[in-house]
Amino acid sequence: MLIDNYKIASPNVADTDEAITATYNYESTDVEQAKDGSWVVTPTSTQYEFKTHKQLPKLGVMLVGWGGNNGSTLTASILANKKGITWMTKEGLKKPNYYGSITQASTCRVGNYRGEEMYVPMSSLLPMVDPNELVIGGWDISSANLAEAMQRAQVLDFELQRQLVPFMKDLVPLPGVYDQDFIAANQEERADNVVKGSKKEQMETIRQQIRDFKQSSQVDKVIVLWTANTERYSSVAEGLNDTAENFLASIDKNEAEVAPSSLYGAACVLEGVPFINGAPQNTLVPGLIDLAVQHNVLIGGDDFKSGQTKLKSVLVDFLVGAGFKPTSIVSYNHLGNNDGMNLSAPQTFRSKEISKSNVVDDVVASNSILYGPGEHPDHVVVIKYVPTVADSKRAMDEYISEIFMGGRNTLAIHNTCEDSLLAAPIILDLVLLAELISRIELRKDGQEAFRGFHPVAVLLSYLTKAPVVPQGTPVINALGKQRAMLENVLRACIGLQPDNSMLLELK
Ligand code: NAI
Ligand code: DG6
Repeated sequence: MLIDNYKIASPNVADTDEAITATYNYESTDVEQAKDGSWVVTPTSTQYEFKTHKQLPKLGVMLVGWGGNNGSTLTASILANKKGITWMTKEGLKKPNYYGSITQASTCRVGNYRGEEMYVPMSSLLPMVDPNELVIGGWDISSANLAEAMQRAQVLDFELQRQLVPFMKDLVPLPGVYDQDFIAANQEERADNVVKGSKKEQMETIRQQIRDFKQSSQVDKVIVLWTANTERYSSVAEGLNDTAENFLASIDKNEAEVAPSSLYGAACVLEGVPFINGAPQNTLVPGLIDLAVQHNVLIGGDDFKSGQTKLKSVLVDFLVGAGFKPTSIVSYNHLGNNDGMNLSAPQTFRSKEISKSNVVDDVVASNSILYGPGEHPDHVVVIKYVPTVADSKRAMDEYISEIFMGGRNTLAIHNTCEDSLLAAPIILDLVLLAELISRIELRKDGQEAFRGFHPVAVLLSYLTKAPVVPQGTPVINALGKQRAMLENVLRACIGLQPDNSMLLELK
């Protein structure tokens, strides 16, 4: 049963008008190696205090690639939800919703009431910005207004589009930073709305655009998210972008290897604005991460984890967790939207191939009963551009696993889905959670001052294919673990332990 009217009754939690403060015992384990080579695993308990500021900002979101399929679909969908626009289809009347968003459409178990499991909306665990209240803006290298962009995308039903046009025709993207060396040549025709100047001048223009947006829309906070074309990888080299200083110097020198996406990232960090990369390329080069750490500005990425990869990070976790040994994973997909066209170039495809290929690494590494040192399943990723299917991506996966006594288990999966209808709610979650994370402070037992989370936002991992993590932090791809991390941290902030599924009270 779903409850949305509840309060936490705990001596460890203080809930005032300003903040929720929770004292929380973090139960974990230390693993150490003894002199004789054996291992010692010791349960530990560390006290933390979490403080979540309750004041919700008027939140602005600036999308890089606003006029793309994802950007226009998200904007249209928020407007449809906000204005309660319904539309007729051959299947009947449709109503707007936020399905596919974990914050808006998923629940968390809080306990058991007389044998019945009780859940609350994830969005009610801590105060979160209402998606209908977001102010959206952004950039696109294509000058199409958002109504034209929505029509070009061919994602939403015609009847809905028709009603949304009046609300979207005056939304016009800011000119964006275009460098044809970083995206497919087939995008050139689209680029009629571009910022001129050297890299340094372009970065300064982006900074000014952010300030202007903040002022004109009267928002308290801005979050910037890259949902523009996938770029090729940029080179990472000592002296080029390995430290914040070298990275900024490279921008000053108009260094060709500074990608547009990294320029947006740098502009955001220097403006103190959180920046999230929703595409697979290495936008967050070491020097940009270093800059974000120095300025203590949230950054997150990479690459929205939507359909095929989300399923893969569940399925392989299940197979390996069940003691099966996946030996071959082959993932084909074809799509016909502009993203697919851009990915038809080898260098941009390569970025996507990398982020799609690494998602089983942690699961494989978790089980050396099944996999020997250096052993890995064959893993092949194929993407083809097929205009006819437009945004309705086809994904076909074959998983072959070795099972009991030399047997074989083959799973074949076919998934058809509008790509942008999966990605848009993920963008929403990234933005809402990034905003929430920036309102949470914590301190360990005995420490004097509260501090924020590390600026590299690991808590957003559930939503990305290739989570960027601070140095020394393990990369977790398994979807269940990623969700548990996020949910359990939110629970800790209101003094609740992780949901341990033990149900001892009923045993
Ligand atoms: P799209 O091609 O429809 O939209 C991208 C937009 O970015 C275009 O309107 C383009 O004009 C604009 N653009 C390109 N370079 C720009 C720049 N430097 N500055 C400003 N605007 C720029 O693509 P779509 O389908 O919206 O996807 C966006 C990104 O999200 C792609 O990189 C894609 O790989 C990534 N992604 C999409 C997923 C999905 O399920 N739809 C999932 C995972 C990642
Ligand atoms: C082709 O794979 C296009 C891509 O942009 C994907 O649609 C996107 O990365 C989503 O991939 P996945 O694996 O999360 O469904």
